[in-house]
Amino acid sequence: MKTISTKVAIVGAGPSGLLLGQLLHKHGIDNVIVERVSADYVLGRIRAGILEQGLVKLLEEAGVSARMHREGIPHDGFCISHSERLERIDVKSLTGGESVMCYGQTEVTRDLMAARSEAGLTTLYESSEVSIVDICSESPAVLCRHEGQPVRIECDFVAGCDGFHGVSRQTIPEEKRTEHERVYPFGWLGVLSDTPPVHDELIYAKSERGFALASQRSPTRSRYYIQVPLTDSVDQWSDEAFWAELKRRLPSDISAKLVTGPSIEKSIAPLRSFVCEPMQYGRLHLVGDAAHIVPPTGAKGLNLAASDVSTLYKLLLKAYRAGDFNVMSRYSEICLRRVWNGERFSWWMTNMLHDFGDESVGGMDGASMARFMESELNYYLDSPAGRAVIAEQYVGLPYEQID
Ligand code: FAS
Ligand code: PHB
Repeated sequence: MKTISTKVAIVGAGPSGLLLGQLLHKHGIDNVIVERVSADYVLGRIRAGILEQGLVKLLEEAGVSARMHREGIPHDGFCISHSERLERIDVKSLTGGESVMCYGQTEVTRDLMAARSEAGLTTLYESSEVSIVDICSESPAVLCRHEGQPVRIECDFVAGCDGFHGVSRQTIPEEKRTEHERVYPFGWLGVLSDTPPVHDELIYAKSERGFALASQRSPTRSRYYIQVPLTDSVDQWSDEAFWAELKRRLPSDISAKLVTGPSIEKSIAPLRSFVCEPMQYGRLHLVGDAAHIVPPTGAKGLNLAASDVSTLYKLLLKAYRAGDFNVMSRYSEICLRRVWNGERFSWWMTNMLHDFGDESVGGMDGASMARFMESELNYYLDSPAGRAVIAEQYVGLPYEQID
């Protein structure tokens, strides 16, 4: 058995684990990451594309923001379309100057991986049989097999950054966890293509045929999504069928400008709202998707993970500097206040913009629900106060101060 001693053992080398590891390292707190798959596999996942200012600032603090500022595209607004109506939400003027950064999660992850490797920090990729033990003691540990050898990582704290299907959340006894969940009756079929974006900002499109999103990664690379039934599989969708359906869901003057091309990635993501409470147990702290999931309609998944990371690393700094670990007990309550705001906004945007068919919601039949949601959207688009509500949540509510 190989034994490694560190201060914080991090399970998962996605954006949560890598960002936490980098911030802790910058402040002299030693950490080791255990990751189930290879670095290339992590980079192969195409996910989020919009960064809130809070995450931009964290990446600056972590010293990994140079390429983001060079290649990322600041967006001062985004559009919502409803059939032929196209409305721009001017987030910059509605929030007194806030904006978002368009820069793919894959690139954030790549930058964090490069920084970690440059700092010579330990990341055990392709680890198997990962488990977390003794989390209610003062000496928890992470066990795994790495390069065929059993490894024990002894630490003060464990950060569960291993996503929705990870081992961390399951390590908290079931009777100690309360889980809130809404699984949506549809998914998002996403396509990445080396084609110029159809619009200079994002378009969230509500149409009779269902939801669509026109997003981007760079002036030459686009990311598009369409709502599809959960029963659909990727191989049912040729590129031609995808482009034709996307065109039907965007306003016609936008569709007319759409440049199509071969998909370089195509996948279907299920949509769910999920929160595990509490987000900590003993010396284990759940971070990001390990604790909560949002439908991507509000661009909050990666950004809520970032605010968890910010809270955890600041509390750890405080705990080690004061030599008082009791401060860590505040982690879950601080995170959950912001998480629930992001959950509600994402759930609200999803309900308002998607077609739920004849699924009844809250005892109301689908057709009536659709009329209520149409009225909800028209009210918020027609009201300056309504647009301000959308704008302040889209750029991200402020992080709580950790004094
Ligand atoms: P991640 O899931 O990214 O990373 C967890 C890591 O832990 C993975 O590398 C995994 O391999 C590893 N792991 C799992 N089990 C382990 C174990 N037992 N031991 C060790 N390691 C283990 N958010 C948006 O804002 N916009 C989007 O468009 C969007 N699209 C998404 C599409 C999909 C298909 C999914 C699943 C999520 C999407 N998200 C989106 C949300 C996504 O971006 C997450 O919020 C973000 O990846 C959260 O990062 P992490 O918390 O690091 O979790
Ligand atoms: C993306 O570019 O992948 C993206 C952007 C905004 C969203 C969801 C996904 O709300």
